[in-house]
Order: sequence, then C-alpha cells, then structure tokens
Amino acid sequence: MHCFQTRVLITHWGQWYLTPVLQVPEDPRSCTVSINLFFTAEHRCPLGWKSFNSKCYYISDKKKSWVDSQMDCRQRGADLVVIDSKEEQIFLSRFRGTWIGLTDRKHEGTWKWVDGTPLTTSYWAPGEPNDARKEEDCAEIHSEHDTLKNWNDGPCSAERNWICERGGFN
Ligand SMILES: [Ca+2]
Ligand SMILES: [Ca+2]
Ligand SMILES: [Ca+2]
Repeated sequence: MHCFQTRVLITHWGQWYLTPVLQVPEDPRSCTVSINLFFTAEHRCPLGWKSFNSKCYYISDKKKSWVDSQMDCRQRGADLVVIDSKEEQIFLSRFRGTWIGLTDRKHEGTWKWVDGTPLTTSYWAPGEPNDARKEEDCAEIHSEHDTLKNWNDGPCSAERNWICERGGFN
C-alpha cells in the first residue's frame, strides 16, 4: 500500500513539476512511498518566463545597469535578448524601458548583439542612436514610437528593467 505517492515531471530545463498523489493507508504499518519520474523534452518555459515562438523570455521586475542585467540573465542560464526577427521586436515592444542585448561598448558606432552577431536589422527610434554626451553604448526598448522604431542607446550604467532570452526546444 502506498500512503504517499508523487509524480515528478522533469523537463529539458531541468525543472521539476511535482504532482503529489495522496493515498490513505488502511494499515500504516504497510506504508511505502513511491516516486514516479517522468522526463519530457516538450517545449516549456521556466516558471515566470514568457513563451513566444519557441523561445522563453524573462522580463525583470527590478532595474539594473546593463552589465548587471546581463550577469543576471547569465545566472538564469540565458543572456540578454537578441532581437532577430520582426515578430520578436513587435512582441517585446510592449516592455518599455528595458535593456536588450545590444551594445557598441567595444567599438563606438559598431553595434553588436551579445551572441557576437553584428546588427543588421535595427529598430532605432527617430534620431537614435545619438551617443548623447558620448556615453550611450547600450540599447534599450525605450519609446512609445512605432513598435518598429523604439530603440534608444542609453548610458550602460543607467538602471533599467531588462529582458533575458533563452533558446526554446523544438
Ligand atoms: Ca531572439
Ligand atoms: Ca555609443
Ligand atoms: Ca540615445
């Protein structure tokens, strides 16, 4: 007789989902405990992350500098978001005032994504990037302009919310 049984679903994220199943023993002396393990590679985002087109996004509720934001993402097994499609840009546009994984810290005027890819398609707001006071090297989703024109370069030390992205599983 099982007096306590739990099912554990382990996803490819290494995340556990527990489904306890309680059973009342007729005779407590005969109790055993069983744990069933299920493994799945099904696409599923970690709790608290948003899912979009097989990718997972974490939108912070705190504010940090760009570098600290990136560190936070990396600690979550992710990195700052790389916006590589129009659909992704439109999806993320609602989260304003957020750091994205784009910087020209290494070479002024040469914008690169955190995965090392150069910037090809961009969604800068009108007049941006302007490198104001020659100290704006990190990109954010900023304004309420058109969803395809809302990036700004800001000072990397400024504290903003941020967006992490981690790959999905197909
Ligand atoms: Ca992306
Ligand atoms: Ca700059
Ligand atoms: Ca700017």
